[in-house]
Amino acid sequence: MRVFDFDRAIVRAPGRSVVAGLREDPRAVPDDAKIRKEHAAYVAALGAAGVAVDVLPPLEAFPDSVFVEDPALVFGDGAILLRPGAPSRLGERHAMRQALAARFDRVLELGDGESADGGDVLVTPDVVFVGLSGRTNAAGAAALLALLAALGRRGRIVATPPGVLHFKTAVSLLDHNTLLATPAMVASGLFEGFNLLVTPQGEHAAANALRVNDRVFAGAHFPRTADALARAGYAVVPLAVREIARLDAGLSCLSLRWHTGA
Ligand code: CIR
Repeated sequence: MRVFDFDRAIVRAPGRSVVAGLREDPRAVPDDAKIRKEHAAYVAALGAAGVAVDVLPPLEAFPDSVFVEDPALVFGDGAILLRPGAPSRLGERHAMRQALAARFDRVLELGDGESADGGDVLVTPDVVFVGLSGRTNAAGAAALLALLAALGRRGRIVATPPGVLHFKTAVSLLDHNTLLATPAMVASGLFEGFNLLVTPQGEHAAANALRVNDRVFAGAHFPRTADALARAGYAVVPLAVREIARLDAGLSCLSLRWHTGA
C-alpha cells in the first residue's frame, strides 16, 4: 500500500477568521498575513514534490477549516468523512463532504456521536493507528476501524500520550518502517517492529513532520531535528510553520493527500 507516494492533495486557503482558531495558549495570538505566507509556501512545497494541489476556498465561518486533515481521511481508492471532536469544527463536514464527493467514487461516513479527527490517524503500511484523544472518542475510533476494514485496511485503537492534542502531534511516518516520535510516544511501546528516530530535547513539537514522495517536510524552527533527519538520509524540506504552530498545528494537518488509483 502506498503511504507516502502522493500525486493529489486538497488544501483549504486560510480565511481572515483563521486567527480565531482553537489554541491551547491564549497568549500565542497568530497573525493572519503570516499564516497565509506559511500556507502558500506549504502549497508550493507540495507542488515541488510532484503533487497536484486543489486549493479549496476559505470558510470564514470555520476558523480551523484550514486544517483539512481533521474532517477526513483519504486513500486512492476511497475516502472517509470524519466527525471532528471540537464542536466548533463539526460544521466543516458539510463542505468537506462536497469536496470528497467531487473527487472520490467511494465516500464512507462516521455517524452521530462518533468523533474522530484525522490528526489522530497514522497510516502505516500494515496498520492504521487510531489514537484516542480529546477529539477522538471510543465510539468514533471503533466506527472508524469498521470503515477502514470496508476499505481493506486494518486499524488499531491506541492511546494518545497525555498533554498532546492529536496522536500525530507526537509521531509521524518517515518511511515504510521508520517513525519520528517524541520520547513519550517511544515509551508507549506501541511501535514494535518500527525503527524510531526520537525528537531531540527541546524539539518535541517537531514530531509532526510529513513524508511526501522523496522528501520530508519539517518545521524550519527545529534545526536539530532537521540535522538528525538529514544524517539519517532523508531529504529535508524545512518549512516555516511558527505561526501555524500558534494554532496547535503542524505539517500534516494542512493537507489531505493521496495517490490516484492506490
Ligand atoms: C484545532 O485545535 O483543531 C486546530 N487549532 C489545530 C488542528 C491541528 N490538526 C492536526 O494537527 N491534524
